[in-house]
Order: sequence, then structure tokens, then C-alpha cells
Amino acid sequence: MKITDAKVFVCSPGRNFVTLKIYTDEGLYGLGDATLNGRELSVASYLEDHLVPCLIGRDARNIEDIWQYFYRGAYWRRGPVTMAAIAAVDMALWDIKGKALNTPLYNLLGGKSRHGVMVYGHANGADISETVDQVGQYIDQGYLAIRAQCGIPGVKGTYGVAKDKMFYEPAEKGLPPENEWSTEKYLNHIPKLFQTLRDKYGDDPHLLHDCHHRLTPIEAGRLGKELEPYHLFWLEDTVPAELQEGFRIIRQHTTTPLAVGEVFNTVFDTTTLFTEQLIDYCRMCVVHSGGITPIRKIASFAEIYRIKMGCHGPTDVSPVNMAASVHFNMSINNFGIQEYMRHTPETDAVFPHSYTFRDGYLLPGDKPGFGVDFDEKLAKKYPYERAYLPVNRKIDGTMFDW
Ligand code: CS2
Ligand code: MG
Repeated sequence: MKITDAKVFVCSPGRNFVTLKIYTDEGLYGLGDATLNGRELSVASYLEDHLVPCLIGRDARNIEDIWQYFYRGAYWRRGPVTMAAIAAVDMALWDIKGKALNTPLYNLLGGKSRHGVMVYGHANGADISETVDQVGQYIDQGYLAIRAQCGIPGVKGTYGVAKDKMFYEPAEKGLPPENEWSTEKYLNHIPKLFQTLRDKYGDDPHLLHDCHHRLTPIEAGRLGKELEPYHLFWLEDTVPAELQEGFRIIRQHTTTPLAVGEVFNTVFDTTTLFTEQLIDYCRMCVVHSGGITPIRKIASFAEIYRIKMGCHGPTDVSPVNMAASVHFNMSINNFGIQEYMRHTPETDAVFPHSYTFRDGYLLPGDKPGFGVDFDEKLAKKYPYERAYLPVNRKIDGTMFDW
């Protein structure tokens, strides 16, 4: 089966997405997500200008070899742009293989290990009471797990407090907006949010929280310890994880489960964290980790250390990635949870898909491959518009992590 062509589509149905479509001489095509929020055109160019010319004529069935060719052949390895581009190729080839064998992708990854993929939604509010109400709305929709974020008194704008309660994910048109931050105010406030949530909803709902890379290890140890009475499902991105060994300090102070990894792009970002069991969930997702081929290997590595996968799934990766993630999560044994921020109706119209939400789970559907398509004609109605993630400064103006 020969690759005859490959096209890159950049569109913006509510937010920017980059999609790769690979065509074969047997009339089958596959889709890959190449979206990197705020740097979309870098990945589009990496694909169009550098990878696609080397793809034409190759055998679409040789997924592993093509992955190794693009990873090792680049010489300049790793990084979010490179790995998102390679991921898109890898996803498209797995999609084609599922279609060629007329079977849903999970069957090619070992079959079903569960009846559905438990997901979590994003509840947020300007203050504790609004966030508590939002959590209640997610519970009413059938979610078994909810991430809760809220505004911090005395701090203008903070991560996770969305304008649109259901669909919003930051990527603002125009230049990067500036957020404000105070670790002290944040650390004093968040335990009150989770105390209120447990008082209101009891012990059953799985509650999650994202620190979004903003603490030092000892601050993370303090927060984890103060949240222990509210037994969170996980505390995410406590510290920037370039310093993997920093998690040793957090582990010394708290039993609150730790999740990290949405910004990782190869297995090498995880080796100390895994081998020293410094975390409980790995947040890597298909598009940012280089594709189905590597993320399967990463999940197997994590399994040795009793670490589960908790794939990233915000609105700033497309339904192609979400579909691939659901199939991946259906098959692995060490599945933890899947993030599921719903896409807008216009996004879903551009990317019709067979995965469905039911009673707190995503079900993959039984279409061959990923079970997702891309409406090129409709996509043309939503042209790309440059957008940036916010930046973050401390109250005194010091540049900080967003
Ligand atoms: C967040 C993301 O979903 C999450 O856990 O960390 O929404 C993140 O802010 C965005 O993906 C950045 O593009
Ligand atoms: Mg996160």
C-alpha cells in the first residue's frame, strides 16, 4: 500500500487546529492531529516543508519504520513541534491500518480492556461558590470525575477560570494576554475550595486540580498535605517538570496522588519520575508524545512502576487526537482517566466522530480506524487566525509560569 499524497489543513472552528490527511493508492486515507496550541503554523510547516516530501511513495503499512525514520532521521530530535508533526503522521498511518483491516483501532492495540473510558470534565468559577455550582452541573451530566479550578481573591485572572463554562480553552486572538499570580494567595485559598466541595458533594465524586506548573516542590508538598483530607484523584502539574527529581521533595510530604506530563514529548521526560515512582499518573497525550507508536511504549514503561495513564484532552487538541486517545485508553491495562473537555459544536461539525459520552465514560464506537473524519469543505469556512496562550506575571511584575 503506497502513500500517494499528504495534505496539511489549518482551520479554526472556534479555535485553531492542524490536521494531516495521508492518501494511499488503495483509496484509503488516514487522519492525524498536529495541533500545538499557540504554535500551530510551526508544526504545519514542519509537516509540509520537511516530512511530507519524504512520505510520498513509502509503504503506509510500515508504521514503526516510518516513525523511526522521522525521529532518528531528523538528527535534531525531540521537542513539541517535531513530536507533534511525527505524531500526526503516526496517527494517520494507524487510522489507515484500522480502515484497511476494517476494525476499530483498539483491536490492533490488544482489544478492549474495559467497557468504557472514564473521563473528567472541567468545572471552574470566579469564586468558590460558582465553582461548587459548576461541579454540581457536571455531576448532573453524569460525570464521575471533575476537575475544579477557581479564581483567587485579590488576583486578577488566573489559570482555569474560563469565560465559557463548557468549551473555553485559552488561546486568545491578538497578542498574548497577561495574567497575574500570587502563590501565597493561591495556597491559602485552594484547600477551602476542596473542603467546600467535599462538604457539599461527599466522598464519591473524583475531584482533580491543576496547579499548572506554578509551585516549588516544597509549596507543592504543603498543598498536597493540606488537601489530603479531601482525597483528590490527583493534583496535576504541581511544579514545572523539567526538574524531574524535584518530585522527590513533594513525595516526602504528601500522599495526595500526583499527575504530570501534558507538556512532555518523549519518554525521556519521564525516566526519573517513573523509575523512582515519583508520580501516579502520566499526562502525556497522543499528539504531543509523537503518536500511538511511542505512547504505547510509554504506557508499558509506566506499567512496570504501577503508574497509570491520564491522557491530556483539552479543547486545544482536535477530535482526531481525542478519538485516537479513546482507542488507546480502551486497550491498555494501566489506564487511569481521560481528560475530556468538550469541543464546540462547530468543531464537532468539522470533525464528525463516533466516540460518545455516556454516564461518565467515553465509548469509542465501532467504526474502522479512529472513527473520525474531517470535513474539508466546512473547514474552509473557518480560516486560521493567529492566537496565543496567555503569559503570567507575579503581582510585582516578575515573569512567571502560565
Ligand atoms: C490544562 C490545559 O487541560 C489541562 O490540564 O493544563 O488546558 C492547558 O492549559 C492547555 O492545553 C494549554 O494549551
Ligand atoms: Mg494541565
